[in-house]
Amino acid sequence: MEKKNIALITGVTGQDGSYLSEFLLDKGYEVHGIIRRSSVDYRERIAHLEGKPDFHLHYADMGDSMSLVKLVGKVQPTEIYNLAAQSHVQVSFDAPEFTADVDAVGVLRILEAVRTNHLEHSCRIYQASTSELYGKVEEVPQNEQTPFHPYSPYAVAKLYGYWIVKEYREAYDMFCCSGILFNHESERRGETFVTRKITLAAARIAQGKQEKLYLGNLSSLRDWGYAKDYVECMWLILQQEKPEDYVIATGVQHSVREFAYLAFKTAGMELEFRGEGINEKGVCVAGPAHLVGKTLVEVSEDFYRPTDVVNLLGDPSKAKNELGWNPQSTSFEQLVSIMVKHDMQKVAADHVAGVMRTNLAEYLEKGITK
Ligand code: NAP
Ligand code: G4F
Repeated sequence: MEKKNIALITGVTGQDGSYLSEFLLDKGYEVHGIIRRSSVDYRERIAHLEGKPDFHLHYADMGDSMSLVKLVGKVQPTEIYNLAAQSHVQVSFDAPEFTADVDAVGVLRILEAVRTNHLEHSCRIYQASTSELYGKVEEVPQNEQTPFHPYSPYAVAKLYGYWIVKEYREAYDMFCCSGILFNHESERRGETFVTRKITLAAARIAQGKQEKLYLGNLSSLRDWGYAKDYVECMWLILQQEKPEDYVIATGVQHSVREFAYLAFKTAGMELEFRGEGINEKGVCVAGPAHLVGKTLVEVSEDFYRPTDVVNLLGDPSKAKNELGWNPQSTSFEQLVSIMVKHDMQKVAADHVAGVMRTNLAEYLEKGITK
């Protein structure tokens, strides 16, 4: 009988972890995910997977070597996808030590857990690396040969992760690889990353639930792809004959301003950007009458970073040629549309749920005071 593929995913509750779990379950894998103890027990992104026979969750933490060693020994994975991270760049300036512990030393802990359990020649490891390594970019577009210049505590921590994976590959002949992924977004993206912050705000403003959106650097350029397309690459990287690192990107670049323009347009409001720098504003020039003429987007220094990465554009040629992956299967326009449509429905549903809660509260209160 053919041996079952067993995947262990760190960061299973995150955006990528949830899509990767679905992808691997569809492929017939037994999927194990690491969760952390939290005061809230509801895991929104993977709630629909919990209870499936091949989907298992375990408590562990990237900061706790012992928990990782024990879990790797128990699960005996054939593939590990190390997606767990403090993944917010701005937060890494506020919590640099925690970021280094999880995003840098955490990678070492996973590699050592595999060696400690003598799985170094049977278990393949994917490391979630990032385009943030290019940071203060030294060339555009960026490929696998572009020099790194990390530009935040997050990127410095991830650079350690990248190098320690390469070191273990060379020193111990392990099949461990980094996917250097450029920004990828979705309707499951965390709400404080710029794309989701914009699509949620556009939906709320369109439905009268928010007045204005405050953003930081509108001119920052990103290569944005769809997360669902990117998890396939993580898997493809581990199915190759030789362990190698790959850039995963669309090869298309847009500014934060362009993302905001298209998101608001999709939600029914046309913006015109006027002014510069901190004084730039997005004014509604077409759309619902009560919004026309109003400033819907403003710049706030609160969202500026001490050092900001402003020109990311990936060259996905290697992934396209060697993995056979299509970098453009979801266009920028489709991505924005998917996210805005989802958030328009979410805001409307939250409103209905809110009204129902209010009505129920009123009913109960009347019942009690009667
Ligand atoms: P995400 O949504 O922020 O998810 C991060 C995951 O890491 C969550 O499941 C989180 O658990 C978990 N985690 C954080 N600290 C942990 C700890 N100490 N122990 C165990 N788990 C911990 O991130 P994502 O967007 O899915 O990204 C996945 C990975 O790819 C990350 O490593 C990120 O740095 C990297 N990456 C992302 C992008 C992108 O554009 N999305 C691009 C390049 C690289 P909780 O739910 O408990 O917080
Ligand atoms: O959406 P962001 O916070 O993503 P960022 O910093 O590019 O990081 C994401 O992608 C990386 C891959 O390159 C991952 F490694 C990382 O884990 C994460 O998933 O910010 C994008 C850009 C930045 O230049 C930021 O300065 O948007 C700019 N921005 C402008 N206003 C803003 C805002 N970013 C956020 N989060 N919030 C704003 O209001």
